[in-house]
Amino acid sequence: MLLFKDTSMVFTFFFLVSLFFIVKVDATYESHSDKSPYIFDFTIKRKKVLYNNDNEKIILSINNSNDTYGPTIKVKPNDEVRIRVTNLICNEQELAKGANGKSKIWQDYCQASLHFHGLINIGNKVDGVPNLTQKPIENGESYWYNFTIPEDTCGTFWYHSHSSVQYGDGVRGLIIVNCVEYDTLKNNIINHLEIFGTSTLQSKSLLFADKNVLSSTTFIPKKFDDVTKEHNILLSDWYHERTIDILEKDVLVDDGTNDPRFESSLINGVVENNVQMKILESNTKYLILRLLNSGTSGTQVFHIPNKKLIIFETDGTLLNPYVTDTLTMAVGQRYSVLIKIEDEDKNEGFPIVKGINGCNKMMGYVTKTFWFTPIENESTITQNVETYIQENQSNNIRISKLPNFNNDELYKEYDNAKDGEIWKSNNDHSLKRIELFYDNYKAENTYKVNDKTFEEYLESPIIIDNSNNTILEIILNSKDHMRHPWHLHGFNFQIVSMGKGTLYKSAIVNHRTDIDSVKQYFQDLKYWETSRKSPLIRDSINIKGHSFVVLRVNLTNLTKKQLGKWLLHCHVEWHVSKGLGAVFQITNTSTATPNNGSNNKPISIDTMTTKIKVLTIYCILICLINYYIYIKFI
Ligand SMILES: [Cu+2]
Repeated sequence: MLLFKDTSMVFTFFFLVSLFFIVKVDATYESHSDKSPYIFDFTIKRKKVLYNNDNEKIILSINNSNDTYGPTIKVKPNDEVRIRVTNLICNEQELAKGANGKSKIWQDYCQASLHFHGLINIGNKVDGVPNLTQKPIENGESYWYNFTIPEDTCGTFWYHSHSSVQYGDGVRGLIIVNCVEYDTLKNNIINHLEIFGTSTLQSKSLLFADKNVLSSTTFIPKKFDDVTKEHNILLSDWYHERTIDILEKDVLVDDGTNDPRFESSLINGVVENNVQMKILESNTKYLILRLLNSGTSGTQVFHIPNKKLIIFETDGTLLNPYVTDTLTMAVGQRYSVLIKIEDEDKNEGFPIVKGINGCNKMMGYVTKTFWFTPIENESTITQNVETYIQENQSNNIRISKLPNFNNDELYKEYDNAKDGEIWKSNNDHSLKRIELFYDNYKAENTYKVNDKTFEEYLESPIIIDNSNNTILEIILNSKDHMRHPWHLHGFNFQIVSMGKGTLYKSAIVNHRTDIDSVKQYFQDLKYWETSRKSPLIRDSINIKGHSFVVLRVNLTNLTKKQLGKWLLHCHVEWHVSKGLGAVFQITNTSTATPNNGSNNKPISIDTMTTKIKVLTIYCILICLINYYIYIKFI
């Protein structure tokens, strides 16, 4: 059978086939259902954007985006992910500033990296910490982050640069790991509200007394899909100047002891007030919101007037749904929240819902109003919405006066959806305690943890030999007066205890319950033993000034991917620049040596271009051979 009418068609066919292979190398896929890897191609480049109508700012844009966020990555457990990051951050003048060791600030800023915040068990070499788990990605170079989403991963995560203070200017985005358990929990909440309504919801209480209900699927979940909308809300502080300029001018200078003040806040990348999220339809009954505090410094507050927020996931941990009015989020934290849209939210047949956002700025808050509005763009509806917003704007919002406002970590109120218990050891040998003390050394303009800066820990980490299959207990003491948001890489932790004052390891060992902090610690341990709850598992936490927190990390049955050097650091970019962080090196002398990332070397663009050229020549040769075979033998 003749498939091609003439030889030129044969050539064209094979040439197109070869082109397909060339194109696939660089293609970016956001979602698919087959087993092939998810490939993302991120080019980070400086870009001038306008905000507040005509103000200019240079941001770091991923793939030419007009705001400081890259695309949302949506994956499932067991998916393979490949992300290529290409660094085109600095122009020649900026590169010259950092060249030959002239300015370390600019040298660091012109390099690139990508960290996957909260994704654990994906491997140390893809943790994205320059000069610790990988070589920095230099200007003009590309680097592949290849990993598999672990089986038990579920919920909301994010990616961000770990180089200098870059992610404040861009290089950040959301990662959603979809999974059956999340959907089951969500649908069970909706089912509960369908039966009992919202009038019975009690603030500061758990929705279900019995956790078994979380796994029940006695109804048809899909019937609510049409009336449920899901939306992501990315919150951040906002500086009119670039973070690198602030770092150079105001932070890493002799008199730079105070934090720079941010001017405003961002809701989904927008600086202006009264942001509209056009997502509602006339029949929308439920709103699922994934919230992320992706800021560089400020704690975020989220509130919907006259509505209950039903919180059912945080930091990739599913929760027995917790009912509240106002949610507070430390930098780095994520939350999934469900709210119900009622008939009284409707205006001219379409729902409009108002939201309040506060971003903590020194003693006060930058406050914003935002709106969930109809997706319809008919001019009459748009006009109605505009009028409604003008008539219902909020003035003089006092964030601290919002109902059930609380900026403490709710470490006992939240409850893991899954049954569990406190991670503990059968004997003292396998419970390893580490005490850390951090403070601001104003005379030196540095922060230190146990008298060492973050830079010093890069050279000499805290070694944890895990040949005993340890439960690690980190006692983190703030000697500073400020609140700091801490994040642990590579592992999540249980929040075992928190309180005022200082907690010493020796005082625990000696059972000094006459000291308040020790008394609090043992009271909390007793609470976990006697209550039906287990400590909340998460990866980011706000720690108040002059207080302590006890975090347990489960180092039993480690895989090779968990060995290596991992950061524990404050997520305020200005503070980590001044030294507020430490490095743990998890080793296991009885198994493999840690991976220092040296086998994941950056690939230069030239190398990649050469590969594509070779592939092109190969494909053309194949075409020619086929063409020759065709005219000679067929
Ligand atoms: Cu801090």
